[in-house]
Amino acid sequence: MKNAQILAAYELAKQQYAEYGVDTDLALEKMKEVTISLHCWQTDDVAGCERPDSALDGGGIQVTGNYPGKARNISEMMADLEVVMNLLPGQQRLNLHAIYGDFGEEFTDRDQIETKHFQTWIDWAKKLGIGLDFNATCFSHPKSNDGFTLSSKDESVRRFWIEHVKRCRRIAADMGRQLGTPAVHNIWIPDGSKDAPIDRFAHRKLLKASLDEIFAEAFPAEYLKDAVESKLFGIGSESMVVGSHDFYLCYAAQNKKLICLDNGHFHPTEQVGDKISSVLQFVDELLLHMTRGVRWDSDHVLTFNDESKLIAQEIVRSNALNRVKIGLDFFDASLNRIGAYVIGARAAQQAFLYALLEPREMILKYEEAGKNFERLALLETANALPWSAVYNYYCMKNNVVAGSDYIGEIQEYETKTLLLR
Ligand code: RNT
Ligand code: ZN
Repeated sequence: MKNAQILAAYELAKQQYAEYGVDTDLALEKMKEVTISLHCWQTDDVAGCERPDSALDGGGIQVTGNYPGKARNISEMMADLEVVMNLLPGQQRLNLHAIYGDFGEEFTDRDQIETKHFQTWIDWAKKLGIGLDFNATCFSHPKSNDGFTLSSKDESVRRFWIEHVKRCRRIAADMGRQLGTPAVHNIWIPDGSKDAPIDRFAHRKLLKASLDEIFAEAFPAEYLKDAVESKLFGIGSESMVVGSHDFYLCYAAQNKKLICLDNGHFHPTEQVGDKISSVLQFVDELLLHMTRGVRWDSDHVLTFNDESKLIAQEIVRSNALNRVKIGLDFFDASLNRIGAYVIGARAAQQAFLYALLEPREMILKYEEAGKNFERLALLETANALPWSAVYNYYCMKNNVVAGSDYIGEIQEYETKTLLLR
């Protein structure tokens, strides 16, 4: 797209929005608060760097597809992520999983990892001026094969995972300290069962005890923020997931943790957007895993759809941008992986920009006056206001390509780099 064209469209959009009492420049200023944490695991299909042939194995999640060009090591991941970030306006962070350490030739088991294994990433993040987030990896491991980790009745298994997660929090706090921005450490575990269990209570009690032990070590809030992520079901945990929404919502509220809402982890007709104003009455902060569920499956590439829009709208309407950490969570190996990132991250940004451009004052007046037809009419009108002209201008101001111009850039990277792998 040509700059002159972007500018002309923006000027018109600005006038149109002004008629509805919306200041587009102000909305763009607010976009500075929208930092997307890019999940590192779309680069390599959640394989990790523990062994040369590491691959996602178990845990109720699955990657399908064999599109060429996946990253095979940390330097390829870094190269790919830099391409992604160069195609995105605004600031990003990187969200690492514990299996992505720089482990060298020797195998390091999960209960042995230390900050030194992540120093390569920390130095890289420092160089780029970005923050890091972190996740314990409680799947793809022989000790998670029977489907239980932090809630295992096998005490040696449970101790192994407690040690792993404790170490992960220390590493995350070191990341936060070294980079001057708190790292969010998120705990998601695959624990659950395929068929109906009779002792749900014991597993949930064990999970609570494990978490209490893990969180007993305190870190300054400027270094570390703790989040817990629930799930409805996974592959092989269809009948019961130990860390359900009820479980973690209570845990987070009682223990002042962030609750992570992954919108692929709820019943298909449940709206995560609707939950935000409830949850924010009881917890200080939220972590989002923005994703796209399709039928029974989650983790498709995020798009600018009703679900992502409602999530962003409800955060903006609650005036809670500063209380929400935005992460992405999808893994698709059936298309260009860099393309997947750029589409998903742009969709998240667009959802927030769209929400910031909502003619809220006008709609609220109608709502408070009981004028429901007028409210719906304005919401419908707002759907079609030229938000994309504002997004393109946001790209231009940040010196990144606008419109669909990223397609060509990614195709070029594919030809010159990805297909040579
Ligand atoms: C799995 C959870 C979890 C993972 C990542 C890899 O259902 O959504 O967040 O996707 O940790
Ligand atoms: Zn998730």
